Amino acid sequence: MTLNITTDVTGEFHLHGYDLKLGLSPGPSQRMELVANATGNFPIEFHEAVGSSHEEGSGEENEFGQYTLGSLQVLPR
Ligand SMILES: [Cu+2]
Repeated sequence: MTLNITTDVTGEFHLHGYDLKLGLSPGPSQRMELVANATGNFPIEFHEAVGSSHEEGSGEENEFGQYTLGSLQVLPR
């Protein structure tokens, strides 16, 4: 699948679970390609550039500069 993403602030798009990250800046949409081969509910975060990134499983959710945008739900076929 393809995600087309636009932003008005600089930062990083982070799809948890698949642990895919994409650096973003304002302007034309940017695309993220992925093969949705794992089922589940995967949080999508935006890491604003002012904040530091975090590693998967660090337990430091929602610190300054990180916003949960929603989630990607992948169902079994
Ligand atoms: Cu994140």
